[in-house]
Amino acid sequence: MAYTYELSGPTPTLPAGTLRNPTPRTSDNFGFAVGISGAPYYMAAVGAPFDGTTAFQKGAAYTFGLDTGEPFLGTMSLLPASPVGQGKNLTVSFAGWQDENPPLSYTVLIDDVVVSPFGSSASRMIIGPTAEGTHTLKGWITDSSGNRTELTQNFTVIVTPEDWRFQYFGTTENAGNAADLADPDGDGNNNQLEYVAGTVPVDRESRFRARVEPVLGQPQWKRLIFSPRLAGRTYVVKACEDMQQAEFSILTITMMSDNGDERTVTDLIATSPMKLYVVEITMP
Ligand SMILES: [Ca+2]
Ligand SMILES: [Ca+2]
Ligand SMILES: [Ca+2]
Repeated sequence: MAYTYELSGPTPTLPAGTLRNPTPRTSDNFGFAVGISGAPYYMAAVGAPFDGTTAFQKGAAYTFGLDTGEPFLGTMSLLPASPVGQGKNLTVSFAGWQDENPPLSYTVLIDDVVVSPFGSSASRMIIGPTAEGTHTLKGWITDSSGNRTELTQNFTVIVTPEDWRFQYFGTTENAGNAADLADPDGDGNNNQLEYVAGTVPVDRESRFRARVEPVLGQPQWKRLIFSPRLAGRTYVVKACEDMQQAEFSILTITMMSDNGDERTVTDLIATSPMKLYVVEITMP
């Protein structure tokens, strides 16, 4: 027999694979010469000058497919695409995977937990996570020698307006207390704002708050303080100095700091006698 080695170092000691003469004979000198081709289809040719089994008193060369390669070229897709609602049915599909050593098997993991086990089906129905925010989808594509390719993509679970209404009002309809423009807890934030801000629409203590403060010793500065600032949402502060035009532009000359879920944006050019600030909140 002949042994193959991974030449990651100058003196490898453990063979990566074994090439056996399928018809061994004493002193056939199998392995006298070995040739190996490169990626992606690893092949080896092994000579046996005194083989004598393929023809009387003739040598032979044997070819081997060496499966050291991982599956390649394919894709993994998620349907529906990110962002997805909470606990929704999702389909993960694998397509276009190639390997010199099929058949291939697939495994699906979410947040490093197997949610669809090792098997031959390239299309998997899974139930998505319920926790809002970013999650990791991993696919393992495995050839029949155990070589594995791992693909990773992030996806986001969002609370849809319908899920949100159902959670707090028992209905998915944009009507009554659940209507976007209603303010059933009387906190001055309508439901649409509470949904986007991530506050509770049936608790008047839970609402989006913003205030402007002077900065001691810095008469040209103003501090805008708002909360809650939640992970996954983006907050852009805009300002308007001309009340007639009411055109808001993004505040660029600022300092920013976070303390818990409270964000402070300091306007370093708050010199006009009147300045109106807005915070634009964007959900994932
Ligand atoms: Ca392979
Ligand atoms: Ca409210
Ligand atoms: Ca509220």
